[in-house]
Amino acid sequence: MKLLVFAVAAAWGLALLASAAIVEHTFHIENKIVKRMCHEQVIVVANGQFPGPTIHVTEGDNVIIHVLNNSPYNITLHWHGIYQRFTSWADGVEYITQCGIRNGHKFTYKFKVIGQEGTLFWHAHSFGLRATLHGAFIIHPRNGRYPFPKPYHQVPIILGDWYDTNFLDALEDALVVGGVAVSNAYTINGFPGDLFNCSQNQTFKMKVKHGKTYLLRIINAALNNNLFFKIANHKFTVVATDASYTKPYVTDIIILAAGQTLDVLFKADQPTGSYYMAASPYGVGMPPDLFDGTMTRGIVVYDGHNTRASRPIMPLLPPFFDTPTSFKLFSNLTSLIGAPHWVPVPPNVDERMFITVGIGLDMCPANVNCMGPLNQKFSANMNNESFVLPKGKGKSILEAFYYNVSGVYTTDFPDNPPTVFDYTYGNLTFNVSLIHSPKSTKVKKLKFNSTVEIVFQNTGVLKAQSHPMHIHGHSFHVLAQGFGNYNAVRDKKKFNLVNPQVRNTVAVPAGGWAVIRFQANNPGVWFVHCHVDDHQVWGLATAFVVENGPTPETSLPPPPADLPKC
Ligand SMILES: *[C@@H]1O[C@H](CO)[C@@H](O)[C@H](O)[C@H]1NC(C)=O
Ligand SMILES: *[C@@H]1O[C@H](CO)[C@@H](O)[C@H](O)[C@H]1NC(C)=O
Ligand SMILES: *[C@@H]1O[C@H](CO)[C@@H](O)[C@H](O)[C@H]1NC(C)=O
Ligand SMILES: *[C@@H]1O[C@H](CO)[C@@H](O)[C@H](O)[C@H]1NC(C)=O
Ligand SMILES: *[C@@H]1O[C@H](CO)[C@@H](O)[C@H](O)[C@H]1NC(C)=O
Ligand SMILES: *[C@@H]1O[C@H](CO)[C@@H](O)[C@H](O)[C@H]1NC(C)=O
Ligand SMILES: *[C@@H]1O[C@H](CO)[C@@H](O)[C@H](O)[C@H]1NC(C)=O
Ligand SMILES: *[C@@H]1O[C@H](CO)[C@@H](O)[C@H](O)[C@H]1NC(C)=O
Ligand SMILES: *[C@@H]1O[C@H](CO)[C@@H](O)[C@H](O)[C@H]1NC(C)=O
Ligand SMILES: [Cu+2]
Repeated sequence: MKLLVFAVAAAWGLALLASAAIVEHTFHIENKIVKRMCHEQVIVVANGQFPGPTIHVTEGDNVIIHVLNNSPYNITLHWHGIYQRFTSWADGVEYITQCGIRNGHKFTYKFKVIGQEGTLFWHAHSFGLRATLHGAFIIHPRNGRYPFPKPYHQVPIILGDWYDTNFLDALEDALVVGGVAVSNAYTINGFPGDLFNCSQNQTFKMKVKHGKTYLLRIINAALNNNLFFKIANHKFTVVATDASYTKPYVTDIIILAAGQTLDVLFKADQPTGSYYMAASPYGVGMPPDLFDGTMTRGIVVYDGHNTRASRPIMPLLPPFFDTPTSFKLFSNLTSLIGAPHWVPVPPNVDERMFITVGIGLDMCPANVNCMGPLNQKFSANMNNESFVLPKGKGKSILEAFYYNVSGVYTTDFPDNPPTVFDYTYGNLTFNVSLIHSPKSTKVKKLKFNSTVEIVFQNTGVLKAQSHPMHIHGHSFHVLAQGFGNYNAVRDKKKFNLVNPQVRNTVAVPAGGWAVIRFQANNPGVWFVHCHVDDHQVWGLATAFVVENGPTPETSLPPPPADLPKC
């Protein structure tokens, strides 16, 4: 099986001949000492690599990943953006679809990749482990054809972050005081780049041939920030968002919210030389000391360029809170009508939800100095419910759903916020009647195949921030985005029902809203959450429980025999 995997990874030409193949990998998860910026850290890695191995599949393939956990932590792996049709058991979210794989144990994830192509990624979905446990997941077209000219080469660009401390310990400490563990650098393919001490030799370099076009498969795997990305003097053509083709969109700068991917064409059409690629954060942090404001960079070097001759040319990136630039880039993209796997917007809505998303506070335990404003802990909520994972209940939500076990979750997640207020007003003038939300494990039940429309309304109860909302097991159409409080009469006119962009993660604008629509065609339990890790951990989450359809073919099969127990 290994041989087939390598053959597929090495030569796409051969893969065309095969129909649905099996792509099989074994991931050994273990602690490893890795050095960056003069600091040695013990981090958790897959197969000794940071970032982890890239998975290449062809649309239609069956995927089998054996995960052997030799790290000291309980681990789950999630295949971010993969539909997981009828394989909710393989979605890999701790306490939502399975219990963690314990030290010394293993679990095999099995699923089929169908109806989507482009760039996704895999990452741990247990505690903060995705900081170092992540890698690219690339789905190649089955017929070998793209809806754009075939690129000369394809290059994954994984944006991540690096901590000079033991991040998992720091996160544990931060949670006690209700705060954050701030990274020391962002990374490009695992390297902070030459703005940092001792990092000259730890800078990602991409060699290009003049006149050739490259497909950059860009992934924002950073834990807590949206990132701008630019290459000096060059333009990009965006061709896909979250593994869904877009109408080609030309721009000299792109942005990816945490959890998003972009496929962009990049033509080496400038004078032979060297050019920096750089990424810097946008719009998630609260006061400046609570986020990483650094810049990471790599270098594009043209063939034949003498790197001693000149310094690389540096691009100019927007400031941290450049909301107009980010909004333009997030909202300008449209889907490519008629492209492979394109689906029209479902016209009739069965379920409407209006969900406020935002940050609030929680009381600080006695004798603790908490990190949030008013000496309180940060908290986060959806419709004023701050989600708590069902730890210590012995079962994941999916198992409880499947076996009709009560006491793990309740199905009363509200369709609307309990209080109507001026959602986007705030800006650090706290209204104490609005900042506290109860902790709960409330989920929303959805009928099989129902069409769901959701307005995500950001709140400014503490401060306006961008929240990248991610739904597991489904992609959705982004019908409209805007600022202020959503107004159904005024804002319906802005809906794009013709060619809206399709995403699995939408960056709800800071001080604004986004409307999405999708068909709940996949029975199982699907986590719904902000992809900013801090916000998710503070409670910005819920889950959709999609009921079985009328037939065995439209029902969730039983769990795999090796599903980890807790
Ligand atoms: C780099 O090292 C110098 C000297 O040790 C120190 O003063 C400086 O703050 C360091 N810079 C960064 C970005 O860590
Ligand atoms: C980088 O690599 C060069 C050549 O291998 C070496 O001479 C230099 O000391 C290295 N610099 C650092 C900071 O590791
Ligand atoms: C793109 O952004 C510009 C500037 O914000 C706006 O005028 C234009 O209507 C947008 N186009 C689309 C297709 O959203
Ligand atoms: C769970 O309850 C439903 C409806 O009451 C029933 O159809 C199903 O067979 C039950 N499942 C199990 C595993 O007991
Ligand atoms: C706080 O919010 C509540 C609910 O919207 C509102 O009734 C009250 O007037 C607000 N208080 C202040 C001081 O703004
Ligand atoms: C929030 O307050 C800061 C500091 O007073 C100010 O600079 C900023 O413009 C305010 N933002 C909004 C949206 O009112
Ligand atoms: C959230 O719920 C709490 C407890 O029920 C309530 O006191 C508070 O006013 C609610 N906040 C909002 C914004 O609805
Ligand atoms: C789900 O709904 C779509 C139309 O919205 C329909 O074409 C499809 O057949 C339905 N699927 C099932 C399994 O009922
Ligand atoms: C791992 O999970 C088991 C079972 O849920 C639990 O007893 C144990 O405390 C967890 N270990 C760690 C390190 O969290
Ligand atoms: Cu968030």
